[in-house]
Amino acid sequence: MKTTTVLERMLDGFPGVDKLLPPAAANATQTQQLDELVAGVLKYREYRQLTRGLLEAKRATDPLDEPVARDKPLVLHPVAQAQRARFAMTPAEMAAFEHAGIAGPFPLLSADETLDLRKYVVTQYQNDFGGNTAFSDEIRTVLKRNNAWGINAAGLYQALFDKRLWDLHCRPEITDRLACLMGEDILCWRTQMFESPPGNPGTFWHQAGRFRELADQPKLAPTTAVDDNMIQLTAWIALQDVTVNNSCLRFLSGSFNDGRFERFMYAFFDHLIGYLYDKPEAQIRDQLRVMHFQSSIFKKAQLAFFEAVARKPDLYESYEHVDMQMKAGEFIIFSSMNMHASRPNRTEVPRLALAGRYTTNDVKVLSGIKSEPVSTPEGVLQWPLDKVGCIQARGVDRFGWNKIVAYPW
Ligand SMILES: O=C(O)CCC(=O)C(=O)O
Repeated sequence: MKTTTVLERMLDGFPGVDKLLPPAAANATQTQQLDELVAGVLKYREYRQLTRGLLEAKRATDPLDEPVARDKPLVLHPVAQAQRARFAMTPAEMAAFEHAGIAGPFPLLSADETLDLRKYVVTQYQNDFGGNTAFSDEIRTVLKRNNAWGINAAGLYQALFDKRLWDLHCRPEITDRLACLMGEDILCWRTQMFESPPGNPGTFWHQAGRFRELADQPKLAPTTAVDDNMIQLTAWIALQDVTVNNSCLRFLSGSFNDGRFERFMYAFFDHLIGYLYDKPEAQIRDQLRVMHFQSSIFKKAQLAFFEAVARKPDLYESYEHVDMQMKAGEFIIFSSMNMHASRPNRTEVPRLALAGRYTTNDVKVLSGIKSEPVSTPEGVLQWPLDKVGCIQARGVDRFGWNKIVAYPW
């Protein structure tokens, strides 16, 4: 009997690298840019040959060759248990989290409440959230002009403007448990809506410690010693039953201890030429097309992923692939450093989820960052972050680093 590798299971449902390519450069300027980029890479190859690599600005180590495991135990905060927080995690749940970096599913909303919330969110989106969204008018106009004003874009940070969502993301069912994992003082620094429409291939595998995303610098900067795998946790709430057929989340359980892919991905983005120069010319051209004319971070991440597993085919073979099937109204908490993705949606109904992203007050959020790159069909645009701030979801702010938005209602 043929056994499947973890890598085969991870790639099940996702298209190959050829499907990542945007249409061949559409206009003369893009074709010329691409020709110049390819020529530059080939010149670099020639230069390396001439200097026999001696004058190469080499990376000291390849992140894929770095050690995997953290060398100290995870620092959790069962203090909330001592304080008898109503929804404190049990010792067994804490131990399971320590192993997997995932907790739950836990109940949050009844089936009726979930249905009602789902209708509310969809109606709010259809009404353009009353014009009150985090994105600037410019970005909103570009996204609308390109039919890209989906709920995922429009709903970003929406809890800042909507009492029902703010209250939801601060519910003690979520924050009591977060306190057991992170400590008493907790910020919800971002909220998101994740729709996976019918036919969607799902979100590609990724991991995020400090949330650099498309930018040059990370959004989260800890000021105390904390492992990257615990800087931020996500609470993901299912707004209908989620199964392997409608984009349930999937994880490599325990991979939150192994940040090599994220490090590799940014090394790949930042030192692209070093990863491209020795490939056949057609491949150089294809990969440059993804990196330069495909603005989605997930497409770029997928390219980096193929590169990583080509270099280290057994990168993930020691982890367990888990499909996180959930009931409507349940939530899970997970470290975003866990490799995670979602399954394709093979049903006729969009899958909708709400995600709250949490960190602790000692972490500087968006420190010194005034604007953020956003990928749009017209390319990557800069978005001024003036409407964005953190919600004090639990506890108090003893640090004063961050812009904390007062409850507006
Ligand atoms: O809901 C999804 O498809 C992806 C969610 C995700 O990647 C996240 O919450 O970090």
